[in-house]
Amino acid sequence: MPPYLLMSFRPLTYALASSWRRVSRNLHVAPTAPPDQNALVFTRALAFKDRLALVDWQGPHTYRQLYCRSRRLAQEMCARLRCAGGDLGEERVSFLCANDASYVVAQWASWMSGAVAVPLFRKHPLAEIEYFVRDSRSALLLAGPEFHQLLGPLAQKLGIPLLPLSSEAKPDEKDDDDEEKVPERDWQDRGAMIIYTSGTTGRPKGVLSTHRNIRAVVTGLVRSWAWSKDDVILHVLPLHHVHGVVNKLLCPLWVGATCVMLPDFNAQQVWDKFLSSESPRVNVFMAVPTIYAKLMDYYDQHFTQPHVQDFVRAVCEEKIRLMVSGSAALPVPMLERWQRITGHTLLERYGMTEIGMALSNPLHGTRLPGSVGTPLPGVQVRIVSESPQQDGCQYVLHAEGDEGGTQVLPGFEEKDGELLVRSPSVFREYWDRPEETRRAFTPDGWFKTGDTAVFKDGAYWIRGRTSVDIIKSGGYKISALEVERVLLGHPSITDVAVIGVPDITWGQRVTAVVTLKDGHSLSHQELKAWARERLAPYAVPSELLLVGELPRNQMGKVNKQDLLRHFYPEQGTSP
Ligand code: MLC
Ligand code: AMP
Repeated sequence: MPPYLLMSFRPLTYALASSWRRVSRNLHVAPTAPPDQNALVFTRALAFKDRLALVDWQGPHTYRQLYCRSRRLAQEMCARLRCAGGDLGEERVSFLCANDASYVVAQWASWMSGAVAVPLFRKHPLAEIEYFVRDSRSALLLAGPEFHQLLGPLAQKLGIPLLPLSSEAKPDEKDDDDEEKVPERDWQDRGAMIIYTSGTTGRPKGVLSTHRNIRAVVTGLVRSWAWSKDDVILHVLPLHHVHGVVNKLLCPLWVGATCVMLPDFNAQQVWDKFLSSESPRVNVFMAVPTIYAKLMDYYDQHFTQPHVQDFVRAVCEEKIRLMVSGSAALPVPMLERWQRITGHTLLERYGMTEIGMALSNPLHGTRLPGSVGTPLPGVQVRIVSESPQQDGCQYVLHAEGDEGGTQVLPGFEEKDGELLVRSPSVFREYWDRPEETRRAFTPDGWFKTGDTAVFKDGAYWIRGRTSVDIIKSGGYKISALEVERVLLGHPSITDVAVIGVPDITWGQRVTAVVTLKDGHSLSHQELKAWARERLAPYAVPSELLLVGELPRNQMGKVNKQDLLRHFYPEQGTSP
């Protein structure tokens, strides 16, 4: 028992330590070769040489081509910033490009030059992009051809260089000239990537993960989901969040597999890829629940004939080995419907920008619908509640688990609590926010996820968020407070509360409850047009409710659960 645990739980632990029950065990542990601790995705790429790494809208790209293009760009970046010894020393590099090979080149070039990659999202309004570039204090901008014009004035305003990121290999580029290795460095604890995430305080925070953190997620998933170089994944997710970047891109590239990347999610194209026999043939798919909902809508509209439905199921069963859902709760009826359509029980797993992936249903063995499984390799979790005592106890422990199993304290069986995580995959810091970083951890070093969970029937179940101000819509995390801050800038709005209303397709939908200035009017269309200039498309309210007054308590706070119950009595309060 670690000393901090004894300190926090002394009264409990002596009595209970021996009576803890071992209630689950993960047995799918495959033997692995001794890992090269300093390997990174691009150093491993050299071994895969002419294997197909990526297929995008332009065609195929081999590992060697991606490596060489990245190497050249890294040299250009260093020359532009006049860095010593080809090492940018954790300078931040922000980049904006299409979902194609140029993304991999920007990411690898940032890493090869010792920089931290800050991926931007093309659907964000310019003001949001400017915030990310400024907040990360990026020293350099990279832009794909279609974004060069957009970022030019921003680069000028901020006084930082902007380098073009070509979306295709130039015809005169010779790949083998440049296969020169990147100098050896001690990569592990260097910052690798900043992903912006919304919280319950302030503006979006940059989650800084090191190479060690990313590697821990990748190797954990590679082992648990048996990634191999023969896999072909279909990629349809945005590339500014961990689901799209780590699970769907870095995992295949780590093992020498192939990633078939669409420019955007499109239901028809996804079904085409599932059902087509062209090579490379997709055999792995991962998405957020909303995407599965949209795929089923398409199925209902287009695959109405019984023989077509039989064909769809037969092809999916035979050709696809793994289908994963994550980033938001997967409703059980959705899982069951997908099972009937494709023969696949979606593998649900749980993760978060700050921690990578933490819990997963098994690849082999029973997947429990509605649960998120058990801890991935290297991940430790706890379920706790706030300590009622003021005597230095940090929290009350209900259950604790890792890959080997979970122990539940007697009396705490099936008791909800906050999920805590400790793992080599847990991020290093919120960029430039030491105080918020400190507050995100318990004094004994566990990351506080803000998710409510329970352990029962040998698995973990996510019950919801501890805060009503975090909304998950389409797999995107949205801060209700951030949306309120923006909407209060509207010339007609005097007061606003933003709530997440349960929605079968989106998980939750962003709903704005608003009061207007006397004599003003505002339609939903007008609000959307105004908000689209200022918010990401997924944060724009999909519903507007006009009220005479917002009920506030003595502290001036709106009780959002009450508001939700008032306007949507049939929905309950949780997504
Ligand atoms: C778009 N719309 C939304 C919305 N996004 N409405 C509510 N909620 C949302 N999130 C609206 C648009 O404004 C538009 O309205 C209409 O829906 C169609 O928009 P669209 O852009 O065409 O939608 P679509 O392209 O189909 O996008 C849906 C999607 C996308 C599911 C593909 O939301 C998506 O890529 N989500 C994935 C997010 C993700 O990667 N999350 C991972 C975070 S990492 P109108 O009125 O204009 O027509 C993480 C950790 C972990 O969570 O565990 O993985
Ligand atoms: P993000 O901060 O965007 O990475 O989102 C992480 C959050 O998504 C988690 O804190 C959970 O609230 C939610 N989440 C991720 N996976 C699941 C899942 N399988 N079930 C329920 N919630 C999930």
